[in-house]
Amino acid sequence: MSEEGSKELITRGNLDGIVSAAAFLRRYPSATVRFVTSPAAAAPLLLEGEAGHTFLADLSPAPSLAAAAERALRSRLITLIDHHPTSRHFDWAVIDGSASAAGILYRELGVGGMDAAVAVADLYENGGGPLVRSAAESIGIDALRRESEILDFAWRLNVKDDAFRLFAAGQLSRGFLPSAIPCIAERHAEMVRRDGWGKALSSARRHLRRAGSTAVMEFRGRRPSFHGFGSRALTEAAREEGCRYAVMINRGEEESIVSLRSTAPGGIDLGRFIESFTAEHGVEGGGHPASAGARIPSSSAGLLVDQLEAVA
Ligand SMILES: [Mn+2]
Repeated sequence: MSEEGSKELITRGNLDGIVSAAAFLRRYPSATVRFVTSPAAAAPLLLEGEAGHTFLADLSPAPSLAAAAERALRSRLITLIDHHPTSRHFDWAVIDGSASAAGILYRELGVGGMDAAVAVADLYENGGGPLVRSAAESIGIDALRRESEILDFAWRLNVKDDAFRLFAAGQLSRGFLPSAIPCIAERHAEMVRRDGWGKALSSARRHLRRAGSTAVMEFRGRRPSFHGFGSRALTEAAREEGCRYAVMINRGEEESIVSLRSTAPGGIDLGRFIESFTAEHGVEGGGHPASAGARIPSSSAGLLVDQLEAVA
């Protein structure tokens, strides 16, 4: 039974997702918020959810999630908010590439009072926009960059800790910046003390190989620790190497999990690239022009690297 009027949010556990949760909690303080790592992981949560209105933020309407949403729509309201371009259109989706997912959600919900926190997400995801400009005018662009680093390091200290994400989002929803929230500032300081970023970067440097101007990092089973920085460390190491794209492949028996990043603006649209690759070779993927992810059949992993090598 769906409870009339109840709201829930399913979003990603990264910086943009945490700020999306904050904007949502500002509008609906007693709502349920759940964090996931991909659209495919959101699909079963959406189906088992009981809220009268479920929002999805920072998740592309990949086939599995779109199918779950179409089913759930028979009895409940669904609104998907995303900033990843997609070739498909859905009446229940608001797709807008001009801001972070948090920025689009903040605008769509018509809330205010946390412009600077939303600017942190816009800066991290998009690099600009009106909220970034006004926050930069009041606190300076370097201070805003620092706020984004503080929040980004903080959640990566323990990537499994959703209770932290929820608490951080609740505090951000009150209009505070990350540096003003003790549990966020402390985690950032701890990540700096451990040199998590430095260690992740040297681990990524050791593990990548070049395929043309694509940097490839491939694992079977256990992968080394990147201190929560996984694809971010790979992207930076790839950029240092002068590579145009970076791909991380976690190989499984049947299926492999793939993350794709570009190291500079322009070039091919990785979201579209992986969308059409999976449409042809199976399983599913999608994402932004500069950042995308997929599950692919393990047998097609070599082909994926070949194709990236060819476009790069
Ligand atoms: Mn995002």
